[in-house]
Amino acid sequence: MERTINRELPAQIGKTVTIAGWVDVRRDHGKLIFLDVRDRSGIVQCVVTPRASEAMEIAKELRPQFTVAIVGELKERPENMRGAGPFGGIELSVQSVVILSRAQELPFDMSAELNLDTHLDYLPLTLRTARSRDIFTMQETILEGFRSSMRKQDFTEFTAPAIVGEDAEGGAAAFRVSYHHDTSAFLATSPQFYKQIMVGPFERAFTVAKIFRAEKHSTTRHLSEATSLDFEMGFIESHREPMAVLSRCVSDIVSLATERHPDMFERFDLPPPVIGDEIPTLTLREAQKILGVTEAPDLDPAGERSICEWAKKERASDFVFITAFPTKARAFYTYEDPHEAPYSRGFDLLFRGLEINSGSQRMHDYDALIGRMHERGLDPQKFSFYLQAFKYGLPPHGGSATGLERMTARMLGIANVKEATAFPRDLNRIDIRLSE
Ligand code: AMO
Repeated sequence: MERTINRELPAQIGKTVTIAGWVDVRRDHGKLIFLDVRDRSGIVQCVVTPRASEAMEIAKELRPQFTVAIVGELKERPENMRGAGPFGGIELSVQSVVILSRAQELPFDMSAELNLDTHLDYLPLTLRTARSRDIFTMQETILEGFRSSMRKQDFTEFTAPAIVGEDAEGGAAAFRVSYHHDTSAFLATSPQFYKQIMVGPFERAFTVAKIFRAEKHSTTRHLSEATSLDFEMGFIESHREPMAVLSRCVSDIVSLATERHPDMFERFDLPPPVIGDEIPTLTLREAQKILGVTEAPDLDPAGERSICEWAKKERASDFVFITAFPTKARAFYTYEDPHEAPYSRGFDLLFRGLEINSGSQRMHDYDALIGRMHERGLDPQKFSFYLQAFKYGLPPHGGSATGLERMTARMLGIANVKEATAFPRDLNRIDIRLSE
């Protein structure tokens, strides 16, 4: 019999159907066995009675994570016996069970709260928990919201390379890989050069890119491999235009997440993010004045948290922009207006205590860019490919990049970005712990 997906069951009351999925829980109640069976659309309760004697024999063998196909009659549950979840009003009265695959005894109870290391050690299993499924469903919504907002704002998607000849953000942080002809290449730390080049053909371009960072960070916000939501746009007057595009994009993502996942915010016990018509914007010095800290080239993590608390309290916003960082503290391609020196046209977007995005207006003049490279001790010869974009005319432009894992983590109040990454790579781990 053709398989019915759990989501379609409520319309099948009284009919005999086949479902398939994972045994989430088995509960033995006297002569009855209850099975919660999960498929891609949700969990439904099945009940095995002694009347189905063959099914009962098989049901006694079942443990969590066995995969099964079950034939049964769909019944409505009495009002006072309704279960939780969207399919709590129905139940499958089991006629037969086929085991599709067996699962060994689990190393822990899947419904228990796991510490992060245990979660990471057993990802092929722990990604199946309700919490993980929520996190990565939310991540998918963020990706979808990013792409649809970009398209709505007239941007064209392109794919950026992961293998690059030169590092865009400054050599120290890049992983080196051996390449053909006995040369070395790098894993891209950012699609920065490529998105700027794509302003040439498309004026407005965006990409969802893998970025690789070799810094030996061991924090709750750093990964060795992350996903970067990048865009770049031409014909701007200042960094304010990319900030406006980003604001609209973030607002679209928040709206989609709020509309689609109200139940998820409840399960994670925090409200959907608050984003007004305009995200509050402070210069770095204004932020430092509010915090009563001395001028430094950036906010530290504690400063990021405090200024977000300020924005929430004083401006009722979960987001805040910081602008006017010293040019020296920003990447070499960041534009500095002579009247605004020594401050740059860069910006950071903070969300619930964490920087999730960085962007700027870029240098677009060929000679000025070469001058800046010399100032920073960079050899323009090594960047000749990128420089062609400027040699052959690029308008004033700018853009930004959002870390997908950081945005996911802040959206659901997850403490460590590693939990907001299906397969995190960090100092000590590529799937398995490196020390082992
Ligand atoms: P930046 O280096 O600030 O800027 O990175 C942009 C955003 O990417 C995310 N991110 C990371 N997330 C997890 N682990 C990491 N190691 C990591 N590194 C970065 C953060 C960060 O805000 N080319 C510029 C962007 C631009 O100007 O358009 C850039 O890469 O969320």
